[in-house]
Amino acid sequence: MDVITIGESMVLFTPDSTGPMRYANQFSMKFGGAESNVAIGLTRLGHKSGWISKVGNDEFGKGMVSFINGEGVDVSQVSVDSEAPTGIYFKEPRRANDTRVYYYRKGSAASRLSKDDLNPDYFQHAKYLHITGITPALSETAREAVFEAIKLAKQHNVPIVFDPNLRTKLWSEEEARKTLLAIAREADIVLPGIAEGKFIFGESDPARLGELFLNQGASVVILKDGARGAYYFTAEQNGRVPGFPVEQVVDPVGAGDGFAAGFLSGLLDGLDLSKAVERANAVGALVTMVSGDVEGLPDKEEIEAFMNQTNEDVI
Ligand code: KDG
Repeated sequence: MDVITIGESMVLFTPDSTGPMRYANQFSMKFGGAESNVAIGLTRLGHKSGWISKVGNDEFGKGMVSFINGEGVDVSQVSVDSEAPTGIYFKEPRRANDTRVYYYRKGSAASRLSKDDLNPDYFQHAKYLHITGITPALSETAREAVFEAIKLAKQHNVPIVFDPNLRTKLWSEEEARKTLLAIAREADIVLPGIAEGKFIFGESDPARLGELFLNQGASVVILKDGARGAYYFTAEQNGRVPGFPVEQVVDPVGAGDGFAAGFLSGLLDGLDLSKAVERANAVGALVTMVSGDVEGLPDKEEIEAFMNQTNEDVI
């Protein structure tokens, strides 16, 4: 596997109409989850990815695994828990620039992930382990599973890529800050947004944040600045790569996952850091132009066409 990841995915319902969801009577059903979004982003770009998770023994779980597998992601490490349901989430496009998310995932099958669900052999040949700050927010056992995954990756010299993906609906700020920092200290590559950096360190100056994350031990820090692009920092170099213009943001959810997939895909293809960040920006931008977490993820041909037509200068 090029990249393995661990986390919860859910059935996603979105009203077909814009506005408060209480008035909606038609919903579309899709699937989403930060980690499987990244795994799908990678397979679309020609890489091999695997997703470790748990689903309920229900129709939603069956449909979701089949969908994610249909996208080419290895689901051999997804187990079925007959004691708990597959999680659900709703995405409410309230109006332009105001998309809200509601979770129905407490006690879900994936929240019962534990370190016993990890197969040490699976870590042996991976090129990267991708983790997010969502999985440790799900439950105590899921948090332990994340730290066990980190341990297994380290045992096999698999670099750890960490996207904090702060979700304040899932845990207290204090717990989140402490855990996200603890994971950032274990990671080789961190992919925070500026707001997440501010949440963790109380600082929003990009250069200072880059330094603070590097000081925790990561060798590469990519600091996301939304549509404006992203900054990159290592001990030897740093820079900023502007984002790609987006005609119209249809659905911003999943853009960060697209960014992570684009960035990892760049590294796997041997691009240098600024070019990998440029690809990441492009994938993130494309995701926002389509409704759904994964539907806008490009394949190789689409990403090349999109990047070539814009030709933004890399600073
Ligand atoms: O990054 C997109 C995710 O937020 C979405 O897929 C749902 O996994 C999800 C979460 O926990 O918010």
